[in-house]
Amino acid sequence: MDQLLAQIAKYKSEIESETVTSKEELESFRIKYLGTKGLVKTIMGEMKTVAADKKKEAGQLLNEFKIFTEGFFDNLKNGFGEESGNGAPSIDTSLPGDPLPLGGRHPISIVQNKIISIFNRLGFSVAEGPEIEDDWHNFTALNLPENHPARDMQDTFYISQNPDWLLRTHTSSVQIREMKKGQLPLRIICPGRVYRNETISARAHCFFNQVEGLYIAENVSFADLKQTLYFFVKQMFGEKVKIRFRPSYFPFTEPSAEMDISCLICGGTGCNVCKKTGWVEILGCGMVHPKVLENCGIDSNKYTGFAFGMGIERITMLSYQVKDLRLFSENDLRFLKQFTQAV
Ligand code: 2NL
Repeated sequence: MDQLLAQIAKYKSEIESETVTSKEELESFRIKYLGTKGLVKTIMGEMKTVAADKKKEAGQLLNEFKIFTEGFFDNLKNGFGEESGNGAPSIDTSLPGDPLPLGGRHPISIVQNKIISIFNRLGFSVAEGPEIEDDWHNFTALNLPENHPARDMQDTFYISQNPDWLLRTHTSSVQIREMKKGQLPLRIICPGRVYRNETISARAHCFFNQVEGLYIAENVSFADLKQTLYFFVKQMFGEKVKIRFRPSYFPFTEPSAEMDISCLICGGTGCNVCKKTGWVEILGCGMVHPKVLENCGIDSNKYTGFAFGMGIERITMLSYQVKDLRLFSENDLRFLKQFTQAV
């Protein structure tokens, strides 16, 4: 039995080293291994020398060997190409291959990476945190009063297991975690997915992506905030884009502002995208509220800071003139293939 096994192994490696380059050689291979006096038939004859109780096992082995040899012959035949008849392989190895389908970056990732790289150049580093948050990091620390509508079940997804847990509604919660670490000055941006209980439409989704930024040091002023955002807009949308700030309100900043840029579509003359105003809102910002600093253990007499937040979907829609935000999460290749930047 062992002898038979060794023999089969030896023949297998012999067969594996066989090549054919002509019809004649192919036929010689067939005769040598698969013919009526060929090796497969001969070795089958060994069956009579095998003890009765080993016959079943030996039969299986020999049969496998036969299938292997026939398979090898078929491969030689296919690769060599019988029909060409002139000894040359029938496949044309000089033909260009089929291109492999290559993936590309998602438009949200392209824009997110661009935003990150602009702020990296200003000394901001990326910070990340959990998508499941507790009430304190997402709301309380940010000076959102107990009865604020954002805390309502209507607006926020709560985790049924624990009423204190929720899906973060902004990445400010990551900034709270960074401030609590107590290492100042702090200069970070926090990109990531956030969740809000919205009815899905062309302009709203229950999850979307945000980049928030935070700079805390001594003597940080509103002028620093404006200059930082000026630089960002010029890098992101080009030198010609104009900027304006409008006073606004957020519980976590004081003073607060919203920033508009001149409409990228019409250049400011008025179109549907800017609702004929010539301006589109791109972010909210302000000086970090002293209460927020104190909530994180930072001395608000010594330190000041600015913060801002923007929706990546919105920036992407403006950059590429995408009219329906649902396209970003439907994975329709007809849409995604239009963003050609390779991975
Ligand atoms: C918007 C407005 C904003 C912030 C986000 C922030 C974070 C901390 C402290 C203070 Cl930890 N502020 N973030 C500030 C102002 C506006 O986002 O409309 N985002 C889409």
